[in-house]
Amino acid sequence: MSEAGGRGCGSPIPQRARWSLVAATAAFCLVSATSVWTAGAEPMSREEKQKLGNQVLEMFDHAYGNYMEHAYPADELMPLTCRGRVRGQEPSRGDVDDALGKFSLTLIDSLDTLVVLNKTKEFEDAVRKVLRDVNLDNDVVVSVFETNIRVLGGLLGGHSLAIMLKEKGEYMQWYNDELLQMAKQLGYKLLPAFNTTSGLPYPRINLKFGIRKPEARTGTETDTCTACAGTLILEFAALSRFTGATIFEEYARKALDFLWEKRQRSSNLVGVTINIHTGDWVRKDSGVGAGIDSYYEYLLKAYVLLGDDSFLERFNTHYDAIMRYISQPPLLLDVHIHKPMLNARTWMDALLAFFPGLQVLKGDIRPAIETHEMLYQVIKKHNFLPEAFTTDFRVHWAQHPLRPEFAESTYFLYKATGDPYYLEVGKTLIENLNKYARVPCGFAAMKDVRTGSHEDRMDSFFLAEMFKYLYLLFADKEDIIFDIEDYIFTTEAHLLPLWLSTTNQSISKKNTTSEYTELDDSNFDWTCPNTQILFPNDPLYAQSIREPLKNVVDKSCPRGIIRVEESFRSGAKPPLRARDFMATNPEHLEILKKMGVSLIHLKDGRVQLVQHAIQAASSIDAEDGLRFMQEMIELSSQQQKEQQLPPRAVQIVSHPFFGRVVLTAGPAQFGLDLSKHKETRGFVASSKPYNGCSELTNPEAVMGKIALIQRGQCMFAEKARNIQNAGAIGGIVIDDNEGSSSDTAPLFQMAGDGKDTDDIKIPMLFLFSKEGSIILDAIREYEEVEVLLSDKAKDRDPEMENEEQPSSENDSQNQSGEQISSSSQEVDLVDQESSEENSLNSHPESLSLANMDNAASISPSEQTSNPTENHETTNLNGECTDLDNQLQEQSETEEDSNPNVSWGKKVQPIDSILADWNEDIEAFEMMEKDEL
Ligand code: DMJ
Repeated sequence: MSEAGGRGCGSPIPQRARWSLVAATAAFCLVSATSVWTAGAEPMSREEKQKLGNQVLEMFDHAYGNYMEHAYPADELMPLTCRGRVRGQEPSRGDVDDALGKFSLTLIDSLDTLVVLNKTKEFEDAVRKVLRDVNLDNDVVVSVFETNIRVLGGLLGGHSLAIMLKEKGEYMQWYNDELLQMAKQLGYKLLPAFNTTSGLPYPRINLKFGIRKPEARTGTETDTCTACAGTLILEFAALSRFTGATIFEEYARKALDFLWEKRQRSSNLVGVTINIHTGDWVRKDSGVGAGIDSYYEYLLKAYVLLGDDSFLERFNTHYDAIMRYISQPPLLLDVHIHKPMLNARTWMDALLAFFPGLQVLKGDIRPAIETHEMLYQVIKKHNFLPEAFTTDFRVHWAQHPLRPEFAESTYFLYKATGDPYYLEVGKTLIENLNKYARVPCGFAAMKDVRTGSHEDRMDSFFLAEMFKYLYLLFADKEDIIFDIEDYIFTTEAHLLPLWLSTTNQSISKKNTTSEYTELDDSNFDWTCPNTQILFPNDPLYAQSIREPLKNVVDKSCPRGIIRVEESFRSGAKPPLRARDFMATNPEHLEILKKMGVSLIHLKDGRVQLVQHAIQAASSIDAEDGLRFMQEMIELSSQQQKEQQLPPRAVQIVSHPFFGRVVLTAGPAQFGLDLSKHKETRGFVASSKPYNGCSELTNPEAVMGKIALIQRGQCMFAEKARNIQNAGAIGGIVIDDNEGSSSDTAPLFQMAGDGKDTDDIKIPMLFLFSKEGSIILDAIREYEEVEVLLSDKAKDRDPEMENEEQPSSENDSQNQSGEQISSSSQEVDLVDQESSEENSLNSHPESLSLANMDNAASISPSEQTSNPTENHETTNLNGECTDLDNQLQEQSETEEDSNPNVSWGKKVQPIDSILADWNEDIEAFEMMEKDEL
């Protein structure tokens, strides 16, 4: 492709204005291939595409209609209880509530979706409502990042399409930039957040009082995430360019400049969190998912929207580093910023699913196809992308809040390749949403993709993004009332017009980005990739890349740690991996000693590890010791997770639920094991006495039914025996703590009473009060309520609708007098001894099912290997290759592994390594604790 306008991705028509050139960047990368496709997956007929498009419209109506009817003006809909989520009126969910500013979030986030979906009349009504009802001056502390991408972005997207419609002459004739005025008001409210020496914004701000004032209740934070500080430029620059007020773009640029300056200079990577005052990296792990994702996205898109080469230069530098260290096709795995050959995790988070879409915009199609295919297989396995999953594709965090990132990448890949395969992918997404997430009052997030249970939550991004991308996937040009190629998508899928690149352009130049003289960019490709070249006369190109990955998930073998091993192929002996370690192997014990790790056998058979850095044979050994200890934490946390009983599901199957509402339930360590037996189905009846602590006085009412019992006053097992004696076929214990919910508290297993519980034959499940009251409310309203107790929700198909008329010794005593099973981890790996040690600790806790804490533990067995980790890696054919053998062969030819040999690495002084370690250990511990 010829270059025009200097280095930028160019239009071949040099006389076109700069904005046209940048517009061409996006458009070219995204649309060229659609017309060249001639073969591959079966093409989808126009009728079927239209049918699917209509289905998306109907689904949107269901989500939006229920929000407007039952939740508006609240920020979000709670689709299980069918009411609005008002902050302060519901139990706090922590950080996730920081998106809620009492500003009708879902309505604002949905504005431009209405226009994309051709609902112009509804858009006009929605804009009137925003102008009439929304107050941006609430005394509430909100996330600067979320408010920017969802509310400022929503207002600007709404404004962009309002002026487009007005110009067309039919709708919005009354519109006089009111949304823009609101956006400007909000922009000024966010500005005090930037009052730091670094220019990085505080993560939170009080909409009414700003920062730091006593009444603001914020401004004491020291850290923010990289994406939080680096995802402002599109909205802020658009606001500046629409209004002429330069300050917004200047502030956003300054924050980006600071992040760029702070990148780790040898790896060119950035960490996940940064101190906003000192600029020190707080978490030094680096990936393309949670905490960093949209920083990269905004660098590339800022170039597209603003035409400033420096953004592309930065993006390319980071991209090069990502592809060098993080990309391990088809995986994307976090690494340490200053030890980028070391993986920081053995799992991936769902947010990284946006990355293939960004790679399309960049023009790097092959890895985009590979990663997308891997993600699709994970989805096929679990119906949705779990919030996090391991390198061998097991669930790590089981929630799925209806995130749109995978749909986004699917859309962009379809635009780039024209391959109808991606339409089929979209069809599966639609089917799964309807089958598993649709509830009578909207769409509910998945609490646990394994059980199919729901959470009372429908995030605004579901309307802002999911429906937009799905609709656009199936739409032809004529199905949309404007040209989508004239706009760029923000990270929340809000639309900003590309003509902004030439509007008020000079304002950005006076206070802009530093000069770039330091980079050697001779290797950068300054031209846009041409899909005609990417798919050279081969319409089967995308398919040929996917084919070898067909079974990558099913035939998976653990990957991700191999990078370190690969780095040693050059001649050095590979270090000992935690998963290979055997406490009975003298060679391993010798290696441990060299690494400064001592091993203590506890009386009860468990093993304790302590690392004394100064006892390591060399700095390199000490470094290996650190990595070994980190791996051991992660491995033991994984083992612990695997030992837990997974949660169960209570599905309401009678009218009008028909199986659509699935509640997440805690299992019992006694009674019928639902994972081994068929589910139990029956009508529910409350037991008398309700606590079930004595012989029931209403056996006729519970006979053949599932008894509801309140938690408290006696053991869970005693309740089970009493209802079983009364003839109940199952039991549901409902928490007596009013307001408790699985949204805010970790689930637990109901333990026995310390005696033999073999006599209990019926299944018993536990529900928190909020989930329990959904059943109690249903009884009040419909009298007859039938439920299904199972380990995984049954598909809600029409058939179900037709079935309307049916068919341990560490246990601790809770306040209610029952036993909650607690994990037996008094001491797991090591004790905290001194600051010179890397010590891995765990804390006793009740056995939590939904808890994401990293409670490190190690099995008492001598062999620590994870049974699923079999020392193999997966090649691109989905076959397993024995890496150990390769390494073995290689090490046989190696020279003697003298402990003092530095293996070609620079030897660091011990103090600096110690300092490094402490930071790494802290970062590692924090990493597991942080939620997305
Ligand atoms: C959205 O709010 C945005 O896409 C953001 O960048 C991160 N992800 C959520 C949805 O998952």
